[in-house]
Amino acid sequence: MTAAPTLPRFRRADGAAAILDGLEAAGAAVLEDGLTPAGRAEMEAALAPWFAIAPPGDGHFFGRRTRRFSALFHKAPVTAALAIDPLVLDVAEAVLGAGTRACDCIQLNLTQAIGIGPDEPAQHLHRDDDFYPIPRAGELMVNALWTLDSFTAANGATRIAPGSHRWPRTRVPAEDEIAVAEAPAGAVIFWRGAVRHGGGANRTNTLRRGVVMSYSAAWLAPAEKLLLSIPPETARALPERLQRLIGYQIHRPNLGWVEGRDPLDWLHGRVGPVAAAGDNLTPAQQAALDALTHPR
Ligand SMILES: O=C(O)CCC(=O)C(=O)O
Repeated sequence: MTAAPTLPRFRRADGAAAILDGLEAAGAAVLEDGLTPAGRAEMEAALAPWFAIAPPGDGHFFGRRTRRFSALFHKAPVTAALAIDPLVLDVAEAVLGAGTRACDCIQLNLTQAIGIGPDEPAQHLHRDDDFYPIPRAGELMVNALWTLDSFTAANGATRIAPGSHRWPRTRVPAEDEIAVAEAPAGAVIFWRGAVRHGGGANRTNTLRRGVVMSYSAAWLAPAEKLLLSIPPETARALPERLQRLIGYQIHRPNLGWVEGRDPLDWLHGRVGPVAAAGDNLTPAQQAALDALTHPR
């Protein structure tokens, strides 16, 4: 009998480069000490009232015994700290190649609290990047699931097929190719958008709760329309890095402006009904244009 597959496991002290190696090899990784006990308790206190009123899903994929809710920075502003955790952002930017022609900058694809309820069966193993009907050149998405409870095989820990980001798109994992992402409360489970995974079956009598912060290249349509789910009054009070991540940014060249200007300037009332349209080019494009229009 072969041993069940496992995921690479890290601590914060290991740093982003080690986690990236794990994500390259396995497509997924567990960061065991994502939150301090006090940090986890703060998140739980802010989210528990929402878990209490969130209705179960009404479809098989999202689960008829699973409670989900989004717009997290509006409902529970403390969750902003999860989205802009420096180590998680370093990992997300590196996986997605931020700062290259393929990905000028990253964005939040969605924010979602997930409470898998008692008797929920295992979710279909899927790839999150199947949203996008285009051939894959590089990685389009990476997710960070912050665990509020201990994740166990019994309560519905995420099931992940290590290495499946490199498989043919149609290949479905056999049962013995699936790792169970068991993790303590306060951990972060990372997986790349191309990895087959799904929530596990919950055979206990309590919710298995986690918070997903999903990141993607900012030229893609995000799954959650964060510019609508987080009203501008709420967005104005968020840290600037998070304002950018929820959509107040331009992916150069020229995607996402308001009246030709940076949407962050719009958020702060600095764009009038008409404005001088900026070029919004990458530095390389700007230099090439400058060389053409102002040759030395
Ligand atoms: O909650 C989990 O463990 C993963 C859920 C998931 O992959 C999804 O809902 O798409």
